Amino acid sequence: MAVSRLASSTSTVSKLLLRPLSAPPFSRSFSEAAAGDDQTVLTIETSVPFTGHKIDPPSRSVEATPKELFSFFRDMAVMRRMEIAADSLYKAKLIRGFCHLYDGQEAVAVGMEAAITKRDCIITAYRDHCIFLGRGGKLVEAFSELMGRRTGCSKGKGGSMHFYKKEAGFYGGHGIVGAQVPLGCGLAFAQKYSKDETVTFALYGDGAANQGQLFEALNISALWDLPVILVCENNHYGMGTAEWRASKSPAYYKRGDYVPGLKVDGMDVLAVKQACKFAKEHALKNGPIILEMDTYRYHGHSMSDPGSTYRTRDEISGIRQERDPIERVRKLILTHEIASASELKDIEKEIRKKVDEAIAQAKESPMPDPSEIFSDVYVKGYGTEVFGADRKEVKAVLP
Ligand SMILES: Cc1ncc(C[n+]2csc(CCOP(=O)(O)OP(=O)(O)O)c2C)c(N)n1
Ligand SMILES: [Mg+2]
Repeated sequence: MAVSRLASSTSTVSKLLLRPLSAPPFSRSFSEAAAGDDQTVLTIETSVPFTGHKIDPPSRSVEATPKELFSFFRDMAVMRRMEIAADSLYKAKLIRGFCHLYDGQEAVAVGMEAAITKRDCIITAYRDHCIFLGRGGKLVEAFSELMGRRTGCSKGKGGSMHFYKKEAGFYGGHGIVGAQVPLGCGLAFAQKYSKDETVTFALYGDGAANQGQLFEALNISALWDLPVILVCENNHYGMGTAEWRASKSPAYYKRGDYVPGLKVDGMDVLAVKQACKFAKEHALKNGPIILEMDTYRYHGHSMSDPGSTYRTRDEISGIRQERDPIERVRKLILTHEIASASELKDIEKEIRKKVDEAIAQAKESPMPDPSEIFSDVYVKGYGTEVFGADRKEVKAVLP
């Protein structure tokens, strides 16, 4: 398999340019750094240039404050820890059913949020835990949902694949490969109709990129200039299958043909931020654009997949060493002397504790009441109700 192709996008080490002030002195305490000095602006080059399809790509120079870099580190570390903990809970049979983990791909969720607001919408597939956190979801709501508890973000009735946070513009959490993309285009239609000046990011995988409905949705979105950004999270594998076995053309950013696209290093949170900012501006003015995020998942496709039968262990450890999104930001923080290595370790320890506390709290929550089984299936008052087999309203047939 194309190990070299995966590794090739990491060859250039970030080139750092500092402006206008010198880096803050190393002696600053972590809390001072975290409180942040928003005056210092760092200009940092992305790992590799963007590649455009039918569009001039944005600049490689990305602006970020020390505070922002710090929050990127913390947010990605929380996501990573949550997914590692979910792995253990699954193995302990406290999480049942499907469970798809996001570790490795954290820079996509975090970089995207850095470029947009909660009035913009996001919709994704089943690998949704970290997208939920990025939208402001709480760890306890995530673990509760994973363990099917009432305090979960979908009241414990959705599970791993169906996280939602509608009040923060997060529309799930979908299990049918590719089906979230037409829904995302529908959200963008509503945004344009209401003249909201907001956009929708519709996320899908490299496997889903071969789905017919994507092309249908893209056609109508381009015809109507809908403010939708199609984000292909190319982690290079589908379900037990490498992209080269499933896709004749793996250049997903070009798949829109008449729709412009951009290839982005999805392991570089600053590149993701730059690309999403650029894409939002483009979509508001001109309609759809595709962003291909070159990323990687460390876990198997889902918990039933060991993830090592169709790729080598060396490939996985090579990506961890060369392209890990958290390590990239750790290096930036250390180079710019925003915090020390031991301060960052302390943050990680604190995150572990917070995750453990959230799990303990989630375990305390009861399961949903059986009477809730048919509620929240359809929106009330829109002409569709749920009936039991005897055509009586379900409430009447439940104990
Ligand atoms: C319509 C449909 N076909 C098949 C499946 C089974 N399935 C679930 S995930 C998956 C692979 C998708 O891979 P990709 O889009 O690359 O996303 P990733 O899991 O890598 O994030 C398949 C075939 C499904 N859920 N829906
Ligand atoms: Mg994939």
